[in-house]
Amino acid sequence: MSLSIRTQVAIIGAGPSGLLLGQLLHKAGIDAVIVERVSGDYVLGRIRAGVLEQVTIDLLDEAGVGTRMHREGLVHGGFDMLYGGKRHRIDMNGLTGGKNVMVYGQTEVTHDLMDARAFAGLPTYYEASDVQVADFDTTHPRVTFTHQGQAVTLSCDFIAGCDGFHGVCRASVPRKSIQEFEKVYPFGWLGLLSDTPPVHDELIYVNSPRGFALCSQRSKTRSRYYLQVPLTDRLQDWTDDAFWQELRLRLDDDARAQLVTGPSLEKSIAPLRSFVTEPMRFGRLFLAGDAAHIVPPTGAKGLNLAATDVKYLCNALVDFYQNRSEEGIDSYSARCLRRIWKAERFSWWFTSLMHRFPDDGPITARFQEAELDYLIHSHAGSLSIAENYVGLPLDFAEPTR
Ligand code: RFL
Ligand code: PHB
Repeated sequence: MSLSIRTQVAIIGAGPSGLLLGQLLHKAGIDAVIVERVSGDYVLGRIRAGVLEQVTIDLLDEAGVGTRMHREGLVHGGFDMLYGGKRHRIDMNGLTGGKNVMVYGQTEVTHDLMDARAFAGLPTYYEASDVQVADFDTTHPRVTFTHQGQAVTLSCDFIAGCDGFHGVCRASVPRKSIQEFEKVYPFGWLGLLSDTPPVHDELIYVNSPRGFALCSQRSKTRSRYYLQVPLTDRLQDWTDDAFWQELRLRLDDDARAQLVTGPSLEKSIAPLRSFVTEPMRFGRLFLAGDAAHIVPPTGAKGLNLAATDVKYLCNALVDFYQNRSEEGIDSYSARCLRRIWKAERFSWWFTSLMHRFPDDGPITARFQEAELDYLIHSHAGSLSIAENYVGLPLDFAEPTR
């Protein structure tokens, strides 16, 4: 027996994009069904982003899931850059007229969104297999999948492809309709999570002769550290001791003295990539978040971009259902891409500034050091990095009408 379901919006993927869209649509009175390939626990087990921009904080509040974030998240008004053996602070708050970021893990954001969805009794099909999207070039798109051995057909008005970089939605678009831009970096990030107090009360981005490092955190008692590693490195070759030893070598004396080490709770290697899909709308299929674009994590933009795509998409759908206007839908792709390319540019630039590239000679290290010196000692330079890091406003460079 197959099951037929009807909804207004079929959302593919229960990562932060899909869950946030589901919650924003629910608040607007639009019904949606989420279809996810893996289990909820598996989604929560993925350790990823940690820094939320003000725009994302506001969206989580709008979605009604901000209470725990405001209670447990850490507000940061600056971060340190370490190069040439010395640390320099970027005073984001002072430079941007009072803007901050919030340190609150993607796992926690996802948790809060899942709880809100369950509390509202909204339908999510976890562990759905063979998910397929069809007929999105008509006004009656369909999603089919198998759930607990049963074939399910979801009829809908729109499909939101929130299914990440390896999802089925982007892959279902005819090749002639889509253009992809990609840059793969010649190194990865080895991440380690530990229940140890952070080395510093703000983040430290490190440019060292041994490669990039990042000292981040999840709370006053939980740290997240990253090391630039060659793509040929294998996770099993990195013991916890080897990680801590290499991190120490990339830090300054003060941080080295403060560093508290401990057993890893999680360790993983992530490749670094810049990737953008144009356009992001194909008839009644919309791509959002990592399904449409990837940034290297240096600028902490991935999750934040996903949140703003979803905001634009929600606005467009509300406009469609409440005002019968297709203007928002028609401009979705251009509006998202204008913002995405700026974050892509910043993430690529910050990655280039902070990492050692295998083919670069010693002159590049000197260029980097000169640029870092310029950024730190020039108001314009520091302001540029600060305003990009805290996140450009939602309507930045929107054409005026
Ligand atoms: P996600 O989080 O990948 O969620 C997509 C969801 O879709 C599901 N899915 C499917 N569901 C149904 N049918 C299918 N055929 C499906 N195929 C896939 C997946 O199981 C998944 O649950 O995308 P979303 O929601 O757009 O969220 C984007 C963010 O997760 C992402 O931008 C950030 O995590 C990126 N990112 C980081 N961003 C930061 O800002 N700071 C970081 O430190 C940071 N670290 C990372 C990261 C991304 C990583 N990935 C993707 C490899 C570290 C890693 C390892
Ligand atoms: C993290 O805490 O995981 C994190 C923070 C800042 C970044 C990247 C990752 O730029």
